[in-house]
Amino acid sequence: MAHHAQHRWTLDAHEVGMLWEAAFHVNESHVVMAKVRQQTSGVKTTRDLPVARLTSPSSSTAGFFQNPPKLRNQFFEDAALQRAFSLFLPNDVKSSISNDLSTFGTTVLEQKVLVWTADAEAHPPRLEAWDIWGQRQDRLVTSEGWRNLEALGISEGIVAIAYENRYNEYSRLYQFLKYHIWTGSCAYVTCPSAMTDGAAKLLSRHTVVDTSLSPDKEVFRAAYDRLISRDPSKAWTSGQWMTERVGGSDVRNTETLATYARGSKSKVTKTDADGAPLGPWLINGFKWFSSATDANMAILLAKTPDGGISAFYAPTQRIVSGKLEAEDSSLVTTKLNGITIQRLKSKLGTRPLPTAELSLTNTRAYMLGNPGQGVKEISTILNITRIHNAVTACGLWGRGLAISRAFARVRSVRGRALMDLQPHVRTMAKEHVEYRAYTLMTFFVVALLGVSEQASPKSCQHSQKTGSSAAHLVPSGPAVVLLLRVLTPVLKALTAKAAIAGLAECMESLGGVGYLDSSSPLDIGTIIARLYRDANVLSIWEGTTDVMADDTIRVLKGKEGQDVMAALGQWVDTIVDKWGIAKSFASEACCDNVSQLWRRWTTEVRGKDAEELLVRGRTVMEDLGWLVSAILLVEDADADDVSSAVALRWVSKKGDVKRKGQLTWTEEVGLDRKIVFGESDMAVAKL
Ligand code: MFK
Repeated sequence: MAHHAQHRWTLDAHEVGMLWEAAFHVNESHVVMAKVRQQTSGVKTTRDLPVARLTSPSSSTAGFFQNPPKLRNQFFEDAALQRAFSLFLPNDVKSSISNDLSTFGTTVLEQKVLVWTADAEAHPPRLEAWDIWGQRQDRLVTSEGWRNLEALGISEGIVAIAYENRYNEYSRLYQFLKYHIWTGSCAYVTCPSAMTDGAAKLLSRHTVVDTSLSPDKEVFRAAYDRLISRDPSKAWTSGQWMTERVGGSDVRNTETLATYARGSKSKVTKTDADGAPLGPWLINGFKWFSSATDANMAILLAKTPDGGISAFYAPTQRIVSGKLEAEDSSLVTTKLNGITIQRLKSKLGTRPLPTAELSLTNTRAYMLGNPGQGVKEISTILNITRIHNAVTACGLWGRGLAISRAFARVRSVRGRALMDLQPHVRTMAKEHVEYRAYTLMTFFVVALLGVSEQASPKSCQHSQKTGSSAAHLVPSGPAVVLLLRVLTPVLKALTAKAAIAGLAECMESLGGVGYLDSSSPLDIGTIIARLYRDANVLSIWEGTTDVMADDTIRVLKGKEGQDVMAALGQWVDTIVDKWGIAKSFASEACCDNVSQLWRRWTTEVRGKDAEELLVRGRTVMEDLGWLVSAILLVEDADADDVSSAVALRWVSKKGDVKRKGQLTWTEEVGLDRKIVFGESDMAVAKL
């Protein structure tokens, strides 16, 4: 579309002197000229001065229209994602999965998918609580877009990839690289995916890992098979019902009660929608926040009569008439398993996602694990969903930055492309440095998760055979579990906060349009307000930032604290000691800063008691996060100029780095450009 700039010149008194007479005409360039006769200090002169450029006036159909930004395939364009892909995966896995990731990068931006995203956003779920005859029905109506996106996520293996375990310890990396690409388009169907993944992991502990036979195990196994299925007609999703009116962070005062009722003359038919017998526990209570209300099952917490909190598995539907094995399965009628939906929550973001208040009345359930161990059981889910949370944070933020970059390529300001405006690019570069630091940390924790889940050490030798460039970064043995335990809450907290702040910057980088909202399929891919709204839940659900800080300190000062500190120390020392020998430019420059902060941090953690550290929890957590991401960035610094610049800038956040020869400000400006747009856009910009 043509760009008709509007120019207007004014004549000031100094320029014109005493205006004697002016006559106007339009020259051949459509500029209105004033023939000015003027008298200055008694001297009369005649000059032609431009006054205005005559254009046809703008209207709703004429005048300037901004070319919309065009998103590129994020698998290729997102430099941070590319670095994570390159750093943590060995070549054979890279070549095996890159096709799927690049195809999925195209799929998530296809019109068909964006129509679903827009539909899910425009048509939030609604509750039809009663039928017209006054009977309670609790019909949850979700949009077609939401259902199609859920089915797409399932068939693409967003949960299944981890359990298929085709790439052994790299399966989790594959899963979450794909998940990252999915995040910006998926209308938060990843919330049920997160809980489904967590539930699958918990159930696998009770079936795959613990293979002792019991009738319960068969039920768990059947549910597990559905949770990890890629077939949308078979697959289940899971909810996680923990939060009550009395508390989301502190679950000790749970008011939901469980009573054992095996053999009681319950009137309900005794199978769930899958034909499995219903559990022997009756759950009664009220759950205040249940996301994924359309899930097929849930893991929930309830108190047993002895006052202990236990974890339970409950299917959400049960059969009330008909038999599954009957020829015509449409004659089977199901209803909710003792669940009524009081109301759907009205939320700032994540609007396509049904989040509800649930009343449980004799909901039939099975206990998972031992009585009184509910928090411990459900923490298996929490540790998975917290990693999902981090990948969602990076995914939403990554989409926001992609929109910001795309806009800077097409927008002109004062006659220059925004991508040539140095102050603008400096701000963007700062954001890209942060994003890269947190993206590498996220995929490092994902790599730890992948290694921790391999039953046999044999499968973990994969990296030694095929040579991942980060093989030395991801340890094996007991250290993996310890690092994973302490870094999961740190990662969850820091990525959520950074993504929220980062998306606010992305929004600002588009000016007024960044603040706009739309659920049109044509706009939905480039609406940052939606991403920003949705990101705000990330620092709240699955544990607030302070709860994560509290958890971090409890780990550091708890019964495994010494082991965790030793594992961290060994990890840092093994890597940083090598920096002295290798003397790459970045490692030489950054070595002192990282070592100093590490020494200060360990002295503080070891020297202060838990009570004092809890008060300083956020700082302790932030410093640990900075340290881990600094180490990863420096390790990656040799990849190219940009990686080296990113590492130096990140490390400089905590004090100047010693480097030979400072760069000039114009060299820094050149690096800003490369950090944001990479090398390929530099050539385009010069044209
Ligand atoms: C996506 C869209 C969503 C839409 C809207 C949603 C809005 C938000 C709604 C919400 O309410 S989200 C809030 C969800 N709540 C949480 O995520 C819980 C946050 N709180 C915590 O994580 C607390 O740390 C916790 C509840 C776990 C603390 O509980 P306790 O009762 O103080 O347990 P304690 O004594 O710390 O731990 C009990 C056992 O579990 C210990 O093991 P031992 O018995 O062997 O000593 C702990 O080590 C273990 N444990 C606790 N956390 C663990 C863990 N083990 C492994 N990993 C963990 N993370």
